[in-house]
Amino acid sequence: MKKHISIIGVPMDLGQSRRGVDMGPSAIRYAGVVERLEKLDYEIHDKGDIEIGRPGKEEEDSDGNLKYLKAVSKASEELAVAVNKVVESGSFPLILGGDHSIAIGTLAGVSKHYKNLGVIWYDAHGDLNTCETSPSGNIHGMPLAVSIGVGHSELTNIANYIPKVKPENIVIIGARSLDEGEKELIREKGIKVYTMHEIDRLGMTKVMEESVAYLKDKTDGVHLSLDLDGLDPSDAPGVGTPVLGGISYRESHLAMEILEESKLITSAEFVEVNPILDERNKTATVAVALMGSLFGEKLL
Ligand code: 5AB
Ligand code: MN
Ligand code: MN
Ligand code: MN
Repeated sequence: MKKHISIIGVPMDLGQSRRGVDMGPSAIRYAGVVERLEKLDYEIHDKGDIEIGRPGKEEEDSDGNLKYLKAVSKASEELAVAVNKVVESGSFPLILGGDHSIAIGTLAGVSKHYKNLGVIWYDAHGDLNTCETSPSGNIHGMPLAVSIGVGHSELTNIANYIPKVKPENIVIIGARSLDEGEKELIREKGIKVYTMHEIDRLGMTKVMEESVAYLKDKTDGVHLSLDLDGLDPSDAPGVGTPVLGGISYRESHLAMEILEESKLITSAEFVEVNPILDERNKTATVAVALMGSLFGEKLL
């Protein structure tokens, strides 16, 4: 029987300050995501985009150090409902961003279907800030904290349950830019992190094999949240917060292939693709190529 993938686009750019990432879902569709995955013998259901409200002014929709709190929480609730429906239908949810604040809604929709959801957070950043620790007030720097139940209650309580994920079920891969408050939270909660140092030192094969072994027995599903800025900016230039010294295109393919072999991944999102900052849609093209590997594409 053919397996099913349901695509949901989230044209969200209010979680950060660089306009254009709301066009990420269009750029990824333009790069051929549907055609690419159909070749792999999946039945693809493109569910279209979630509607994002357009508040007039940031100042009118922020709460202290949380920019566009209402618009982000409203979109998160809607995304959670849509993702929940996809999981209930037995289809694999594949979410296209949009900035990384959308992970709040994705995880809210996915996690209630699992007793112990694992999360692989592929990112240059930890996304573990709160309104107290965030240097920017941008919610795309907070979704992982929100998902473990740390942060503003309007965000942690999306879909009416807290937390979505246990800290010991998380693996962060590719970190190279962490704020002080994020480092403290990582230590306090004992979150597993493979920084670029470990990737350089151990190699991607070992990092992924260890990550799979770490999650395999204690989780009953694993969500992949892939921020394109986890990759090096030379391979993925179309992102709002690039950080030098990232994961290569090849290493990222290898990572996706090892995840595919593990059969652990039960939902995924690809975020932070900003076609305005991109070079000829390169970053969306990279995202689609990585999805190919994640879903089993082979050369021979
Ligand atoms: B992304 C920073 N830590 O909180 C902050 O791209 C950057 O979703 C956050 O990983 C980057 O503003 C968020 C400085
Ligand atoms: Mn179907
Ligand atoms: Mn990032
Ligand atoms: Mn991120």
